[in-house]
Amino acid sequence: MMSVHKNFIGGSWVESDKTTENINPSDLSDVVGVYSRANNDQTRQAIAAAKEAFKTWQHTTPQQRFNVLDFVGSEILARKEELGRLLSREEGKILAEGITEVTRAGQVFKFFAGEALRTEGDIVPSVRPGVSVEVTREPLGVIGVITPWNFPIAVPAWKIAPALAYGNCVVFKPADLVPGCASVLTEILSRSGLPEGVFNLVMGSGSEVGQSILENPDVTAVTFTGSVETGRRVAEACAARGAKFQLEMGGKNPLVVLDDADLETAVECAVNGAFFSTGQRCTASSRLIVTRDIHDRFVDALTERMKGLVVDNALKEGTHIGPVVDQSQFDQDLDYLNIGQEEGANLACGGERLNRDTEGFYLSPALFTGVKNSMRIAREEIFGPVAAVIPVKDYEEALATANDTDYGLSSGICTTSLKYASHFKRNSEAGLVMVNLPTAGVDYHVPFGGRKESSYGPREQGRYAIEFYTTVKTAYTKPL
Ligand code: UN1
Repeated sequence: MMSVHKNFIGGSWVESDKTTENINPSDLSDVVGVYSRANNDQTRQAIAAAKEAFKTWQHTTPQQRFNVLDFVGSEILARKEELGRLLSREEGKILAEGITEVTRAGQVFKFFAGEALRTEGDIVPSVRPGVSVEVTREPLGVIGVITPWNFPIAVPAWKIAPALAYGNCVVFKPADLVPGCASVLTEILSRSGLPEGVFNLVMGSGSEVGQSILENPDVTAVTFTGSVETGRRVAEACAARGAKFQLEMGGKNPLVVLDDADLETAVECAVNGAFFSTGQRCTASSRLIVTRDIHDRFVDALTERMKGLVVDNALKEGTHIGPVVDQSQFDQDLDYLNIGQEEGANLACGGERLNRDTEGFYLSPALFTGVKNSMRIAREEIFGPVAAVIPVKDYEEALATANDTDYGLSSGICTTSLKYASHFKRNSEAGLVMVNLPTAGVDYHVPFGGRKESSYGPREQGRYAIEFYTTVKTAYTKPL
């Protein structure tokens, strides 16, 4: 019998009636652990504990909050190999990517430890005589943190760290598929010196735990990363009761390759952006928009490079691409491979189910060519190792095609022309723009977020995170 990992509510580890098995997508016979599933009642208790804790936590000194976050960051960094392995085992990204993600999470905690010390305000002369005006920032209260499975530690880190840094309390609901990283992160937080109730973990379903967070009037704000469909539900529930919310959702990110691009750079950007992390990133390059003269050379070099990519167990040395995360995501990828062919696109490479030593959801990276931007495979987020080459005439058509999408998270261009690079940076309708770099893979200290249906609300990360996690107070004083 495996021991059951519990939820963390009001400073205590709490069991539930129901449990879930965390299965390794690289090896379906490997159970990573057994995890308690919180219910409605427990979610309510977690929110009540957070509300109570906020009374004192909001008045702690920046030094106290620095100490907590710095402790957490240091421990994550010191354990990056072990936690990276756990991450790769439960999510399926390769070990090197798992360790990189854990490192990023540690750095995010360190960054926000420093930010706790740097919270500032303004003193402004009043327009009235004898009056002074202070503009300060205050925490919001209880923050509901709802996170996706594809970044099981980095996304929780970049929501939890700023929430705590600015004096909020947290109720954290991780994605169902990845309770392992959430559990370890909670265990570290539980030893960090946080008073009870400041941070709570409630693992469980979106329909029960998630919904209860959204509807509870004591949850002041919700930060969410996940699908557009769920994001809409978050928006509706929060708007209905006037709660603040922030959404990071899908992408259909373009990578433009111009005739004057460095071919090797373009191929590496495409391979990394489209297929690494099994294409399961909202920043993935799923549309490769390629101008006429470089088109054939680019497709040939890319397919050649793709044939050398090893798809296998995420923990095995030499693997470039791990498995798809689960059966339903795998089915979705296969559906889109059929849809693309039915729409008349040419499946130039990959898209086959692969058998490996261990049973898992292995899919060879797939490339469609001859894709029109109006096809479903160019408009809908697939969230798998599938990319579409869209041929265009010139830069102007490439830019128009890149912007012709409902999404606007990340975009990239490969070119050696300063003129086109500069024009693209200014005119791309995306929150992130990359020049000669993959659309995915971002720094931890600068803002992250998109436009259109990709995002809603203030940016995450870096100094911009303060906009969501605090509210501004303007205080007028007339000394008598
Ligand atoms: C990255 O590309 O480095 O869910 C980060 C996602 C994003 C994070 C991407 N929220 O894919």
